[in-house]
Amino acid sequence: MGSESHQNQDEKEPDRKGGNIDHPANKKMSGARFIAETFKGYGVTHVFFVEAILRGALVEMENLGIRRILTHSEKAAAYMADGYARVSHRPGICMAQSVGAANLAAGLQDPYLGRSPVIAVTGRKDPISRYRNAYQEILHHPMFDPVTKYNVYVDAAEQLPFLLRQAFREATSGVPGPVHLDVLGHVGQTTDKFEIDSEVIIEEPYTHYPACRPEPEFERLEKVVRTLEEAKRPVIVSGGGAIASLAGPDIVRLAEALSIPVATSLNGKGTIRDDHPLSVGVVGSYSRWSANKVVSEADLVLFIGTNTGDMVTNNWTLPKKGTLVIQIDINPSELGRNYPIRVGLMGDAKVTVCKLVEFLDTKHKKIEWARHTQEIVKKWQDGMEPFRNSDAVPIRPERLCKEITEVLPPSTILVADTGYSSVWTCSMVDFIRSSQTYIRAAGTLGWAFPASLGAKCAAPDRPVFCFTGDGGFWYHLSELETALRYGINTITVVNNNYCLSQCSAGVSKAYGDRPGNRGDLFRFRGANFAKVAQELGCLGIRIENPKGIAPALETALRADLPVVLDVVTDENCKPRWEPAY
Ligand SMILES: Cc1ncc(C[n+]2csc(CCOP(=O)(O)OP(=O)(O)O)c2C)c(N)n1
Repeated sequence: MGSESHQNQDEKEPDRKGGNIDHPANKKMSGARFIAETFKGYGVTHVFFVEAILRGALVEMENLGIRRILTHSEKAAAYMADGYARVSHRPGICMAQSVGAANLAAGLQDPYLGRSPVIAVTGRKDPISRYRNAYQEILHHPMFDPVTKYNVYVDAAEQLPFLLRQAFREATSGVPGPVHLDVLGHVGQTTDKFEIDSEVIIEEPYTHYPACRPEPEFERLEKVVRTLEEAKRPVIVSGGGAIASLAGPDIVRLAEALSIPVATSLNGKGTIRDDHPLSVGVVGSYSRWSANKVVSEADLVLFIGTNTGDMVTNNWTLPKKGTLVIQIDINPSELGRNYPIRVGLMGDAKVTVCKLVEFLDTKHKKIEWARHTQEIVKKWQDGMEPFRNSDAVPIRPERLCKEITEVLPPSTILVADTGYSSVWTCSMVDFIRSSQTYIRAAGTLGWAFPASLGAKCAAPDRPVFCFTGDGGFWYHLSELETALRYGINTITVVNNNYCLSQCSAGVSKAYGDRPGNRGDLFRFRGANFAKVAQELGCLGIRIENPKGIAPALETALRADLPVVLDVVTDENCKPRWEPAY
């Protein structure tokens, strides 16, 4: 098991340099300048917004080299900021004026559920306008409360310096998450004009996440080492917290030290390469049954940075009752939340796993168990082969995923929408090359395309693929124009089955034997997205035969434009993630 060749997650820490600005202490400056310098100092390279908000600050940002990405909706701006944050490991900034606040708040649901550090800024009318039926304004605070870690008003010039710093601190520390700053002036104009009598202070740890890497307690660590060594059939379940901590390569070292199979949550995909002999796939509700079976047979499950929610545990049926559980999490109140644990380690995933590797005795390898889990994975793969190699027309999504697997270059970022788009990609697209990254919707349909544009802004030199259904793509189709305007050249693969395929079974069940037009509830007229893309000036390729997939992917990789690959697929293909345990 060559550890180097099978490590997937990028080992590189994010660039820690904030763009500190030479600024004479105690020189007064405008709120606009102060915000722009703070963003620059914290390493922000892009902001995503809908006009009109903080125009003064946006003008200053141009001077400082921050790109201003004007989007077609506030939700798309939030999703772009989310994709940017997940890839850059820095907060993503999105902004909207007062009347756009509700739309922006709606866009924070996904980063909140996905634990992503998005900083949302909205304008709000000055106090003199309140309680008098002011145009276009409702209370913002209650809308942002359920989707943020930190939700505050900036009421005065004196508050701006410390609340801006606190925004970065809250977004990046502990479990990352969205924050909201509601600034004065419905388009932030009062804030732009603040006179700030304070220097710009950049706190380097909070320019990125993880901002802090706490270490676990030693006695508990020893207990975990003993429990892992004694277990006969242990499994690691690695989640988004492991990815946030860049712990992938260390988790692979831990797995190899004792031959422990590794399953991942959807957010944890990429912890280990899919061709690693210890990789059993994505576990839970959207999953491979191979991973579910392995976890169901385990006598010990080590959860690393996963929320143990209903998705990763298939409605809390995995691991089975009575299985020993150990948990590592940066948030101590997650330890034991859903499963009684033998021991919990509060700590950063990377640091904690490195400590475990240091203390483990490798003579306790679980060779037989690892071999058994490989047989389970092989059985799953064999069962998928006919679908992966199918020449059927309309195209089967499994075949599409196979072709994508073969073409995806090293360092690719794959951005998946929710529903079947998550299931197809997590189970059928294998990461078999180095440093491939997977980010996915935390559940909100339509997230992936704008998020992929944000991801590309964060990593312009890496190939970025978006995988979405047509239902998901319709949401933010207009952002194709944004992509073209700024040269954000991503490749969007539309699994186009002219319907909300995931919903068809549920609709049929609701109808039962009753007559009626079921299609009204889940079917679209159908569109040629390649033509739409071409009309907007992007590259669009329509693919109706499986033989056309590979050449189209190659053309897309060479293109110097945003690309849409419109793949006509069979709506009757349903992913099989049913648990086999
Ligand atoms: C905001 C939001 N609304 C509704 C849903 C429910 N939902 C999940 S998947 C899905 C269908 C997705 O259709 P499409 O993107 O075309 O993919 P397909 O199922 O056809 O592969 C829907 C409506 C959701 N997840 N999010």
